[in-house]
Amino acid sequence: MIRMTLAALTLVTPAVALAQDGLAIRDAYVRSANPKTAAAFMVVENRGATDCRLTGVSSDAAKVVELHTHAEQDGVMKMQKIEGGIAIPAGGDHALARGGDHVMLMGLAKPLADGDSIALTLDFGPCGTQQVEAALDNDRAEAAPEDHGGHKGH
Ligand SMILES: [Cu+2]
Repeated sequence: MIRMTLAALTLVTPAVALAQDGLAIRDAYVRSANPKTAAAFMVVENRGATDCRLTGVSSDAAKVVELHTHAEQDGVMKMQKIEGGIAIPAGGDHALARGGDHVMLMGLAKPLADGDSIALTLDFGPCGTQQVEAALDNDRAEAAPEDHGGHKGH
């Protein structure tokens, strides 16, 4: 009986370590159309059991770093600052993608050239911070179209 109890305790330990490491950033890259501004894109994944919120981003690469989104105004898509952050629900993910949410970098410390990468610190409030390196990739193709068929009807 004693041996079985010890085995059960050993099995419990790895699950605790996983729960502490719930957020993951993937597919991060930067586009820069001019020497002064750039935009960063990525997918934020929340594998944890707690809802998290991306509240802000900081970087030494630019004077001002803001979370932006695109919204339609009078039939025209315009960028605007996101107030209140971006929710990343437990078990879900959120894509910062062209034409949608993005990290806006204004007042670049220096113009970005091919191969340059910048360090970003993503602030998730109580969920902690995540560091990510995003390389300039102006030639990157649009992400594959969603496979839900939402734009085509049925
Ligand atoms: Cu923007």
